Amino acid sequence: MFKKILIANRGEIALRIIRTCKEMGIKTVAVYSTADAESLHVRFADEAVCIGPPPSSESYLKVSNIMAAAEITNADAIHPGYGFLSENSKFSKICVEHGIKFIGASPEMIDRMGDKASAKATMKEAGVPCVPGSDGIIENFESCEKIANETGYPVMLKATAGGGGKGMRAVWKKEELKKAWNDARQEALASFSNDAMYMEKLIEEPRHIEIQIVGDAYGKACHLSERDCSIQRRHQKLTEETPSPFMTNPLRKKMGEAAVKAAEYIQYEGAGTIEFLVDKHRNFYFMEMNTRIQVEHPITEQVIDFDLIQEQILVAAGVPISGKNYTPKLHSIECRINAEDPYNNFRPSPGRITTLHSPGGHGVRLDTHVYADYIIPPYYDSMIAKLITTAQTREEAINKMKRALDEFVIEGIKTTIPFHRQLMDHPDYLAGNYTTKFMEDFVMEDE
Ligand code: MV4
Repeated sequence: MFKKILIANRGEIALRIIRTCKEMGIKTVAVYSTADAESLHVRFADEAVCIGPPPSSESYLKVSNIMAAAEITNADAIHPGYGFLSENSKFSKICVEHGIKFIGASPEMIDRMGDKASAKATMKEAGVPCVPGSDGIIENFESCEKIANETGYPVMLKATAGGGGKGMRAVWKKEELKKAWNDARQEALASFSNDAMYMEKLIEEPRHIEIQIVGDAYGKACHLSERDCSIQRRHQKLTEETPSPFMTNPLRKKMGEAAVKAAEYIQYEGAGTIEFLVDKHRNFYFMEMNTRIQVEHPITEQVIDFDLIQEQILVAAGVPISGKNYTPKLHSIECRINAEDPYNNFRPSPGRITTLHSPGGHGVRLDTHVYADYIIPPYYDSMIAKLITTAQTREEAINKMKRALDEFVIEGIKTTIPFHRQLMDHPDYLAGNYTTKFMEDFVMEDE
């Protein structure tokens, strides 16, 4: 087993990883930018190394500084958390070259799944359902037109390097194709320096349902059921739940089997997520694979009583998985609390937290790094806490969430707490009747 793990991240996920390391008797090294010198991950780790000034590009993304921190502290593994370097194949490769175990995917796996067209081609080979469309990258506009006619409108143009919805265009008629093709390619070039595009049939009003998987070093994989992440705004998830209110037992079996087939086909090692689009007829299609631990992993942990970070560490150390698939026995919901003003277009609201009272009690989990007097720096992601409630039924989990949100007091900055309160009273949310379009129609009511 590893003796010392360096956590190449900050905020709640750095704390989350330190907690599991402590329980496993593994020493921890925190890295931090000068903006995070007062952060809890720095205080709770056994050692801490400053890796640069506030901008991520000069600290949490600075590979040379992180490797130097790992070398001077003698860390034998690096956990990248989510975001930052978690899906950076160059970083994964440099870890391999330095004999430091990267607790994440291999460089080859990151590259294969990071390119969306290559990920889709791989999944098609594995026998996982994919959205009909182009066979890989589209050569030129002429062939784009031809494929659109064969696929049938509406279609979706997607950048193979895509992420966060960039370089993606829905096209409803032939006359709109040229502009969409040019716009999407230009956006992709500007965002990713790669304008390669592929095409799919547009799935209207889909749900985003993802399956958590774990694979070991011996080619075996299992699934840990689904998370419904359909409630998103500008490709940022706001709340997630498991089980999905749209799930049925036969669909879970089919999606779970597809996800395990996908993971075993690519000999996936570690924790990963297979994202699917699910249409109104409950047809499901592979969308993307994430080769990291995700923000919303705690809801899965809650419903199956399983520590996913511990599992990542065990698998990275060569321990075989049990091989058992899981069905949720409870219901869990996560609300992402961001330092943003939901009454003003979710505008970022960094600054000092003057008053903090955290919710607690039965079935309430709060994953956060903030405390009273903590100053939220403007340089990083605006998520400051994840409030997670777990109960026997969806109704009870929602009821508990309402109660926990009411207890939660954060003063000094604006937060998304009022948004979540209103969501928990929304008739369509309460009915479990929502798709990825939900936030397009949502308007905040006055306080
Ligand atoms: C789609 C789609 C409809 N049809 N593909 C959004 C981000 C990128 N990862 C893929 N996305 C979509 N792909 C087809 N063929 C609709 C979306 C989509 C979406 C998906 C999941 C969650 C939120 C979304 C919001 C807008 C569009």
